Amino acid sequence: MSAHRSGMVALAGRPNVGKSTLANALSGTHVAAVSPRPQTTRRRLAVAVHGDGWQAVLLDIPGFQTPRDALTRRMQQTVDSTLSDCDAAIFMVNAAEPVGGGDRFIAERLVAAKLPVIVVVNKVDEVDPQRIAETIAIVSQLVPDMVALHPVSALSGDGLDALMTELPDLLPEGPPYFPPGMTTDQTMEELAAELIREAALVRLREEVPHAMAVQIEEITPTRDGIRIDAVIYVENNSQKGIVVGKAGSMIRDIGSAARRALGVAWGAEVHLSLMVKVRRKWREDESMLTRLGL
Ligand SMILES: Nc1nc2c(ncn2[C@@H]2O[C@H](COP(=O)(O)OP(=O)(O)O)[C@@H](O)[C@H]2O)c(=O)[nH]1
Ligand SMILES: [Mg+2]
Repeated sequence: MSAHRSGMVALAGRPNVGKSTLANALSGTHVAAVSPRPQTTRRRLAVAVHGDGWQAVLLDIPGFQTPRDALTRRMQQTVDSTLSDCDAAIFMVNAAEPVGGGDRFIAERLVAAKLPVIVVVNKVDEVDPQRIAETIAIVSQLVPDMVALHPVSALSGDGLDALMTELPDLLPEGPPYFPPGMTTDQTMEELAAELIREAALVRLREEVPHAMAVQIEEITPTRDGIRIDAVIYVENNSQKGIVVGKAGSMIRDIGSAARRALGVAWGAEVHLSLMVKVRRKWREDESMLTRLGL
């Protein structure tokens, strides 16, 4: 029998290419927030993929972007330190969008880091074969030494089996890092915040997503399940009005979607109390960012 293989695999790609969707799909769990909004993933998140005789720990890292404020500066530092910790990388591009400067920038960083790279061309369900072939041709030039390239749909699951068989080849010999059944390094607080943000992001538009942060105040076991008290912070009153919604309808929708997702993740009845509060300029407030774990 061959030795157990394991390692850290950076999941790199522009915002919105489907990194979190892929991490959830490969791990078979819902632990990373997915939404059509950029900056959905704000902190480094480890998601374990358990294979037969191997384990890959995917680091679903925030999108690469030019630092604009204290929040994006911190996200950028997270990216840099992640790459140097990894054994390999998955470079994800979106077949439904032209390969652009952002993709090139990431490809350069990966090549410079000298990591073995698997290229994943995602969202093939949205485009015709001609377009997929064009994307493959362009990416092949960006990462000439790639180990493999897989066209997939992280959403429908197309192509993921082939990708799974390829993953262990990237990994050095090593022990499993996560025990069986455990797929994320997030604490209960972090997972709760992640899934509440996801429920809000998929329902909100425009400037609100960027201005929003979730803080978990308390998680308490109850007789029949788990109780969560959480606050959604926004930056001004008009954003607060949007998040609360007409007669509280929006915050109720967000709450019940998050409650369902957490109930599945924990296999328990979840009671969720959500408040919306205004905190001006929290994105520039270093102590607030630290409190939020960002
Ligand atoms: N059509 C299609 N949409 C996808 C696919 N993978 C992800 N998405 C969608 O793309 C958006 C961004 O996905 P997400 O995983 O959050 O991207 P991330 O920012 O790279 O982590 C979400 O709306 C997903 O549902 C795919 O294979 N096909
Ligand atoms: Mg993400």
